[in-house]
Formats: sequence, C-alpha cells, structure tokens
Amino acid sequence: MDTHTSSANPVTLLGLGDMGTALARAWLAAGHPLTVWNRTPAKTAPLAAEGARVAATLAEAVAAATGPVVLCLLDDASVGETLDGADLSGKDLVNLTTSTPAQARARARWAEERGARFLDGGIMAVPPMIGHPESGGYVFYSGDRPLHERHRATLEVPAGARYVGEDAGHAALYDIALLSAMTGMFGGVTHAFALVRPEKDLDQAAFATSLAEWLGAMAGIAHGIAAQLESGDLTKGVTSNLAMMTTGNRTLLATARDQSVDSRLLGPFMELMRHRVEQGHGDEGLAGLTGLLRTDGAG
Ligand code: FVH
Repeated sequence: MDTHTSSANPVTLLGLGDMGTALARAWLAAGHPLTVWNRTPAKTAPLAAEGARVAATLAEAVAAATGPVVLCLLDDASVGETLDGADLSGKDLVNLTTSTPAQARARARWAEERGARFLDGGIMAVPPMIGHPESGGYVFYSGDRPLHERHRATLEVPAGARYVGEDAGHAALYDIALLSAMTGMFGGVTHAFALVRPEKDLDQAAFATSLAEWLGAMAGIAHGIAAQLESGDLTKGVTSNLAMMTTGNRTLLATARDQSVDSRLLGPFMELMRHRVEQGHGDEGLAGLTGLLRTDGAG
C-alpha cells in the first residue's frame, strides 16, 4: 500500500523491537509517511498492514530516505553491523539506540566521516508511554543542532524532545546518569520492602503509597546538590548534614539487623558518608560525596 501522499516529514525507521514498533505506530498515527526495515523481516508485517512502507533491504531503506533515518536497535554494536557498508552520504541519522557517551561520540565521528549528519538520543520512556505525551516520556537529544531544529516537530511526535547540547555524548550521559540514579532508588525501594515484608497486619499497598510520596518529596535534593556544586560551597542551604545522617544511619542498620535484612545495598553508600565526615566535612550535605566517587581525582 502506498500511503506516501502526506505533506508530513517522511521518517525511515531501522529496528522494530518493542521500542521501535511503538515509535513506528506513533509516527503512523500522526500521518507521517514511514518506511521501516528490521533484521527479522516478519516484524514488519503488522506495520505494513497499518500503512508503513517496508524496505526490502537496509540499503534500499537508507537510499530512499529524504527525512530522518531513525535507528532503534539493541546496542551500539548492532548499529555498526546494520549500517556497515551503507551509503550514508547526505543522510540525517538520529540514533535512539542506548549507548555510552563514548560510543555516541565515536558514532558521531563515524557518521561525519561517511558524510552524514548525526543526532544521538536517549529515550526516557518505556514503549507504552510512546505516543502519549501525558505520560511524561521524553527523549534527550544531543549532537548536530541544525539537524535537531529541522526535525524537531517530527521527533516530538512519539515523545517530548529535550536538546542538551552539541556534544554528541551528552544525551547518552543524561540518559545513563538518570538511569543510574533510578537504579540507586530501586535499591532503596527493595531494601524498604525487605524491612516490612514479613510483618503481619502491615498493609503493603498503604506502605507503597507512603514510600512513593516520600521519594517524590525527597527528589528535590538534586537541586540543592547542583546549587552547592555550582557555587563551590558544599554547605550552602544544607538542611540535613552528613554528621546527623551518619548518626541516623546507625539506627537504619540496627533496624535492618533486627528485621533480619542484609544491609549490602545501603552499606557502601553509608561508608562513603562516614568517610566524608571523618575528613572533617560533617556540615556538608551529599554534594561532597561526588568527589569521593571520582576515580580521576576531579572534585
Ligand atoms: N524497551 C524499553 O523499555 C527501553 C526503554 C528505553 C530505551 N530502550 C532502548 O531502545 C533500544 C531498543 O529497545 P527495544 O525495546 O526495541 O529492544 P528489543 O525489543 O530487544 O529490539 C531490539 C532490536 O534491535 C535489533 N537488533 C539486535 N541486534 C541486531 C543486529 N546485530 N543487527 C540488526 N538488528 C539488530 C532487533 O532485530 P531483530 O532481533 O528483530 O531481528 C530489534 O529490532 C535499545 O537500545 C534499548 O536500550 C528501550
């Protein structure tokens, strides 16, 4: 079926896994002419039925592209394998594949050497959030600014677009930093449920409500840490200092012992706090711990 009569920006999408398929449906629903390619051709069939044009080969998909060529593949290695040997000259590549910042920078240089423009993206959403702006999902972008400007409206169809600078590695750095913070939060949530789990007559759902509210209320600490790091005054605006918190940590650890919960998730972080206090910085908040984590000595 040829649906390429729309005036909307045409999109070429390489990769139809869970995320790629969700992206495809969002662009189709918004009326964008869409060409798709996937390593395993069977995954293209449902989208063809919904109006996508299916490219028989990768080379055909890229050659026909007049709009953004969006990659949503498993990892950076699969991007390299997929585009190996393709003629990318003059193409606008938008790579939504999760990468490290170093991989994104290397991929930007790689694309430039092949005459392509390059934008890297880090998706802050899961597939059901794609195409639903009210879900709060968005994508960090970095790299070629004019490319981002040119395709911004198209890129905002599946999820909000947040451009974070010309360094192609910065979208990946934002992405991975947020995922790292989320992982720490998941560790805390796991510990919290381990504490309350065996208690008879403790309503787990009610506990979950309190836990989620508390984490939301505490999330603003990120702004305080940023202000302290930017000003260089690591005591600026501190309301809960490390000296107080390390004392409180003893109560947390004693409770873990009493509740028969292993403190292996919390222990290393508490050790870092104790070390900073021993260095004479008990009046600081958490900002000074970032320096202790650096392995290159950068404060
Ligand atoms: N799904 C999620 O929740 C997360 C949300 C945040 C962002 N991630 C990243 O998005 C990328 C794609 O994720 P996905 O969910 O679509 O992943 P899969 O469903 O596993 O699909 C993987 C696609 O990659 C193709 N592929 C894998 N290896 C190769 C290769 N060597 N050459 C060509 N294509 C390859 C695979 O093809 P096939 O197996 O169907 O033939 C799928 O199209 C990812 O970076 C997440 O970190 C998703």
